Amino acid sequence: MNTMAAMARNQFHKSIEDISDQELYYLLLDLIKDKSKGLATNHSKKKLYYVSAEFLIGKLLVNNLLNLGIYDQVEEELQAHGRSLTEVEEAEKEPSLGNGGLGRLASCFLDSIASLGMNGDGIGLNYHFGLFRQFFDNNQQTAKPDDWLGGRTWLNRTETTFTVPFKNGPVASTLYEIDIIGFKKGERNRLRLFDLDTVNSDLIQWGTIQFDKKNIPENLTLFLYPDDSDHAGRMLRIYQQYFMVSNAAQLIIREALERGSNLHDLADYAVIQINDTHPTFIIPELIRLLTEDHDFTFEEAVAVVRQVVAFTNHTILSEALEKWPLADIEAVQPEIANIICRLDRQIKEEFPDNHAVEIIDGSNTVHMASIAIHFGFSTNGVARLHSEILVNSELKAFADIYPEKFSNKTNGITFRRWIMAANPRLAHLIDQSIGDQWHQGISDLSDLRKEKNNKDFMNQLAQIKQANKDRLAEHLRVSKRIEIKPDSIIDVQIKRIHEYKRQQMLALYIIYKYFDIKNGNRPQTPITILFGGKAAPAYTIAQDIIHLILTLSALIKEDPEVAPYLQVEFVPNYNVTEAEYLIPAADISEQISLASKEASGTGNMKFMLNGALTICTLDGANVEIAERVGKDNIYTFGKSSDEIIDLYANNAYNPQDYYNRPAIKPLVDFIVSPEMIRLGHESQLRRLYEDIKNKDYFMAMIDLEEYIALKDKMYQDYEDQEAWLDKVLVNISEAGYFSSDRTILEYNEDIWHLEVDDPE
Ligand code: Z15
Repeated sequence: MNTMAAMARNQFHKSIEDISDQELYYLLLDLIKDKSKGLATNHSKKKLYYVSAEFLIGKLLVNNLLNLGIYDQVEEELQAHGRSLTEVEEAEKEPSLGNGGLGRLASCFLDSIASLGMNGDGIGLNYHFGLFRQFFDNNQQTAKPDDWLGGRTWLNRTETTFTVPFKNGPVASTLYEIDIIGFKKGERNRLRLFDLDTVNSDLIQWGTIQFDKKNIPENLTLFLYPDDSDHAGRMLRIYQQYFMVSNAAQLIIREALERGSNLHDLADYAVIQINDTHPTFIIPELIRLLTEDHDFTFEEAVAVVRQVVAFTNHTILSEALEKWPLADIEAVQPEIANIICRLDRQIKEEFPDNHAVEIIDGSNTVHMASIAIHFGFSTNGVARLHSEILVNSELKAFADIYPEKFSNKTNGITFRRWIMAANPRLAHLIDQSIGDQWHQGISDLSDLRKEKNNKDFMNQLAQIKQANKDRLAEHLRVSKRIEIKPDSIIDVQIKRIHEYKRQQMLALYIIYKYFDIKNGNRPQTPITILFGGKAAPAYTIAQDIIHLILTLSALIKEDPEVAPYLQVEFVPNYNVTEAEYLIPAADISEQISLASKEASGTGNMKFMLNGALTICTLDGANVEIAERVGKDNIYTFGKSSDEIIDLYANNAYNPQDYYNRPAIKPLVDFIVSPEMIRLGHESQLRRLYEDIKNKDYFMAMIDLEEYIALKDKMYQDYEDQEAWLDKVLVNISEAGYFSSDRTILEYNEDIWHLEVDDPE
């Protein structure tokens, strides 16, 4: 490790004591990249390609040190020079290549695939400005470009380049790679991100950029699909998707040939998991490449593709199920449109008059999921309830035709990032109790239950939570200028802002609590409610929900009767880094989506693992969490997913029925009260008020009264810390199932069939 001192002298002509945090970060970046180059890559015959439009990877410094098994060694060396990794971490920029759960899942999966010794790479795009950075100004969200590529990064530029044939002309690609280091494996995989050399960052100088399809080379990978509510945005998305999958298909074919495939046996060399429908064009693209460049007949190409591609569905929300006008696809790539038409004719012949399974519908719209299900060999949902809804209703017509293609793979999270890196104190406490077997593979934490009556252990558990709350308070003070009480109840809802996730329901609870405190019912322990999450710039109601919460926050702050007992904060620019501060500090995890709408959720798992108790509807993976911890250790409420699906089917939800209830009307009306209008923007508050009162499409009011009662009970229960901690222990003990190592072992067993090297 004296190499570090030598590197500092070489690169910066200074000692480790004297270099800046930034310089020290760059030094560690070089050191790790160098070590990583020395790791073996997996050479087993069959290889997985996980193709995804998003990878929400988070910072990599600490995780890479952990996975290389040199974290303690490096930290010791730094301490000897008066430095520490916590400071250096601050210098790293978080890559901004994902929106939310879908992209984070992909990143947890890459960590697990490498850590289990499987041969599998991620393939995606290198967005120059990724997702926007969120600021609050005037109680509103503002969005600015995130220049995450400024400075040195984990990307390695390669010599690999392909040509992507758009209708407007060919475009050359460049491949960048980020090493994905397996946990103490001595092996690495790669995240492979395609880009263009010609992208022109100056284009963002003018603020909101209009996509110019005559200028693909200059703007194709500027942003992670931004505004897709207008035609230009949608076209950009088709261009990006085709660019991604054409590169992916060319890379996969090249690598299979290199490993000895004759391409008719491609399924022995490659399996392609497509993350949602975004990479579905890889199906016609593979057919195009095999027929045009490799002498396959159309039927031969289709037969090969059908053995190689597997599809994961992540949502039943119709606005997220991709459908493109055939004419738009034609405008981007006519040959792909042709192939889709041919596939469509084939399906129409095979399943005449079965409109539910059509690829192209009566209005010439292409249904991407339909292509993926017919021409992939596997379709899976991401939690048991979600997979059941797919088979029994959303995708029933397909499941009736291909029952053997459908399966469930309940999501998981990587324990290396979400406890070992984010909550090292808790990780060490667990190690002391049950050893470190759980770090990798099947992570059984259930033996922790034996500590229930161990006073010393339970005290340490409480102390660790308090230390994490102190750490969060310090972080929010220094980097966000937010002051919170570290000894308050920390109640957290962090996720994308969407009506179905019902941040507006928690806002209505806050109004209830505000009234209640003004009426003299003061909570014993002060309550801090923390929100985090970005709203799509074009999603008006989501913007209004942010505005409501920020306005409420301001109102409470200036009310001396309430402020000592209740604080509401919206943490700006929620991302993986913020999650790593917030989750270990949380007492309460809010998972309150309208039942049936959240396919799985993965934040729910992260909170549970870090010792928060969950208040939730029986939606997504909450169902499986509740089943494991038992009803005494979780707070569930609300209508069931069956009831909600029925209400939608019969158009039977009438918001007025709920609005007019005496417990609800004053809460909703308060949104447009003089107090609120004084602090906020009347037109925006009124728009949200009218929407909730008259539409409430995601039924925020339907579960509201039950939610209010249960939250108050939960805050009450917190006062009995001994009983509370018993529940916390059960939650941590039952979290093992939600390791993404378990999920990945299931994918491999049922879908991928990769060789796994023997555990040492
Ligand atoms: C996204 O983050 C998810 C689904 C989508 O269709 C898109 Cl476009 C983005 C999320 C689900 O909402 C969430 O419930 C799930 O846990 C996550 O994907 C990973 O499966």
